[in-house]
Amino acid sequence: MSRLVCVSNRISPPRKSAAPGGLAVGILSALKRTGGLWFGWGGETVEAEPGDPDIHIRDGVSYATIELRKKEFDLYYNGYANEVLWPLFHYFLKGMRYSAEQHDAYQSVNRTFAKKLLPLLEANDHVWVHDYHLIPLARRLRELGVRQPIGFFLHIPFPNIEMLRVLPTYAELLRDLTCYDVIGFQTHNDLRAFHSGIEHLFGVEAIRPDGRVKIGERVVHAEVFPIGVDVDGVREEAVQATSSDVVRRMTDSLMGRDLVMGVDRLDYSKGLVERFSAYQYFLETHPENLGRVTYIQIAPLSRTDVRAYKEIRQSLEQAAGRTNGRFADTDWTPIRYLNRNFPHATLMGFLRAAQVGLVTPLRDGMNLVAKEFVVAQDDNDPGVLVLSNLAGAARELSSALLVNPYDSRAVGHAIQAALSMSLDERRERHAAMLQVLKRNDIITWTRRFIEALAETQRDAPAREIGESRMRVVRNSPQHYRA
Ligand code: ADQ
Repeated sequence: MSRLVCVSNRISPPRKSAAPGGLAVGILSALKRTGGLWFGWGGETVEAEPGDPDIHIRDGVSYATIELRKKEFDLYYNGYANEVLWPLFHYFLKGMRYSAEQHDAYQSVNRTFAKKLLPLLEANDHVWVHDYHLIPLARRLRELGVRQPIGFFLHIPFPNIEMLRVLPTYAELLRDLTCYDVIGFQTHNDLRAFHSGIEHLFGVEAIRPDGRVKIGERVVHAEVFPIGVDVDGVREEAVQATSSDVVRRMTDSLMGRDLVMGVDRLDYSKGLVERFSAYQYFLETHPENLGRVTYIQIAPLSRTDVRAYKEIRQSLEQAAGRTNGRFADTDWTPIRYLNRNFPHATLMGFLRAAQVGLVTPLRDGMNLVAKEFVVAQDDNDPGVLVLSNLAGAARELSSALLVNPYDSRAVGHAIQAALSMSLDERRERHAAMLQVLKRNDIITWTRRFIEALAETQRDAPAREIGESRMRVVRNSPQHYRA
């Protein structure tokens, strides 16, 4: 059996007390099955050349963490990843700040990842790389002689070539992607956008009828793998959290009012400014709800070193202040806007308590909160999901109330429609969405991707796999058990 090696920008080896959430559940279950390795940055930067990876082993899974050079980290992470690729891939050109220096640091950090991962690789490994921070990693590993199958999953949207071409190094980015054996996207839109780039660079003949991409003798398996959630795990968390102190305190404080709930990272792509306007419009046009509905928005700060994130924070504080200033009463606050973090299970309890889940990103690869909201609901009396049609999740969750997140009036009316929806309709919509989510949960998602990787090995028996071309340099990194 092949060993699975997952690579992501940042990893935090699990602590005994904390349950893994979201994506980690799927990856960990796959890593445990194969006694796998999870490799990534451990969160520390250093002035000098980074040392060998630190390795922790827990429950049969090895966690290898590396340090990054301070000088490069800011340019790579805050710079190229979050001020170039993130805004560009989410179609926010206004937020994009390109510099060649950032690009060089991005490539250099990917070389560091490859160099540090190489000694840990074994002959029959399958390597699965995650997200936009690490697009060049396959090329860098191949340059070092690695011949094992390497797959890449993009968690965020992929832009059409007309948008991608804005990036001075777009051709390099596309070529770097074609060094993978498997490339996974969240939706068909993203796959089509990738094809538009391939067609532009290599001609239409590079795209085979089955969607795979053929460049010279190499076939790249490009496919859609919509990420799912841990249906049983989220349900259990939500039900258990309902009787927890913190969820009880929150529901008691509502004094019987309906709850509209939003849970996001504080990011301009999540459409919070527009969402706050929509809620204000809802209160203006449906005044019968004054004093009867509370909107709680949880949005912990993220990427605080990036300029655009400081700006969005200010706009949101002002918007929440305006609405509360205008509508609040001595015993009612219309918007409760919280910048703090809660454990995943508590969030699931909050989602279960809500009559409306408000998930209105301006653009999102998938959006797992939308899926978690559906799963967390009580089947007998479910809440209603108001979902942006620009989130990847809208492709599967077509029974939600789909809205254009830029259209504050439409979103405001959808909140009202959700609050006044009959029980029969709520149940019908909820059951349809739950069925889709059960069919494609996080375990199925992980399994499908790993199978696709294994298939590329069968498809390419001529590829040299093994120690012959691979430089296995065992420089004995420190091993210890956590
Ligand atoms: P994110 O943009 O981080 O992820 P999302 O999919 O909404 O966003 O959430 C991922 C996980 O983080 C979920 O399990 C969610 O519960 C949790 N989370 C969200 N907000 C939180 C908060 N305020 N506090 C604590 N936890 C929170 C990227 C892409 C998405 C894609 C995911 C997975 O941008 O489009 O769905 O990866 O592929």
